[in-house]
Amino acid sequence: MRIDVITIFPGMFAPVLGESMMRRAQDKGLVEFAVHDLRDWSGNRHRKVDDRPYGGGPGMIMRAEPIVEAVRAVRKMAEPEGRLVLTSPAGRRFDQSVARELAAEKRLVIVAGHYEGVDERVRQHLATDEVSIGDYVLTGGELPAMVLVDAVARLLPGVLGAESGAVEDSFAGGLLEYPQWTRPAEFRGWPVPEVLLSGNHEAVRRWRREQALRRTLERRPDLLARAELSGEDRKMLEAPRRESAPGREGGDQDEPAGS
Ligand code: J9Q
Repeated sequence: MRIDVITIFPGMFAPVLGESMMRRAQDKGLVEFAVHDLRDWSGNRHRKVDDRPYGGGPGMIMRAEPIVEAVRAVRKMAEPEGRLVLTSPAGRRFDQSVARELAAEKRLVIVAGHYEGVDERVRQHLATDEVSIGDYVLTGGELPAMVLVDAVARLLPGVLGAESGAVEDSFAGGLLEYPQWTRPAEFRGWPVPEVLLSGNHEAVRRWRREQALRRTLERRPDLLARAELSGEDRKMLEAPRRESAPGREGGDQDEPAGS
C-alpha cells in the first residue's frame, strides 16, 4: 500500500513514521509513505494556503486551489489514484471497521485539514472520504492523519511482528480485552487471580471470556450490544457474579483510590 499525506506541517510526520512498527513496515516494503508540503502548491510567493471566509466571520479557511493542485500532482506520482481522505471534525467517525475498509485499498491520499475549515469545494469535488477521530478540538488534522495511518498500516499483512499479539486485539470479537498480569504472582500484597496460576487451560479460557464480557458490559455496553455472543457467553452474563472483576474495590492492602 502507498499512503500520501498532504499537510502544512510535513515535519510532524517523520518522528512517527520513522520509528517502530511503521519504520519496519516500510523497511519490509509492505507500505510506502510520502509526505508532501501543501505550501509547495500555494501558487504565490508567500506560500499562503489560507484566506478569509466569504460572508465574514472569524478564522481562516484553507484555499481549494493548493489542495486541488497538490492532490493532482501527488496522484501522478504513483498508481492507482486511490481514495482521498480529508481529516475533519465533520467526518465519519473513525473506528476499526473504517480502518479495515481503508486497509483493503492499494493507495490512500490523506489531506490534513487545518485552520477554521476547508473550502467546501474540496469536500464536494475531491474528497471521497471525510474522517473524524473523535469529538475534541485539535489544532489541526495532522494527529488524526497519523492515527489513521497507524491503525491502517498495522492491519496490512506482515506488518505485525511475531512478538505482537492478535492483529485485532481488543476489537477482534467486538469485546474489550480480559485483564492480564505477569510475574511476580504477588506484588506488594496484590495477588494474581488463582485461576491463572492453576494450569487448567479450560478454566483459564472460561474465566478470561467472562472477564472480557463483564468488563465490556460495565464499561462499553455499546460494544456489547453489537458483539456476536455465543450461548455460553449469554449464560456467563446472566449468571450471578461469582468473582468480581478486578478493580480497586476488593484490595485490602491497597492504597486509597485517587491517592
Ligand atoms: C482537522 N479537530 O478532530 C477529530 N478528528 C479530526 C479532527 C480535526 C480537528 C481539526 C482539524 C481535523
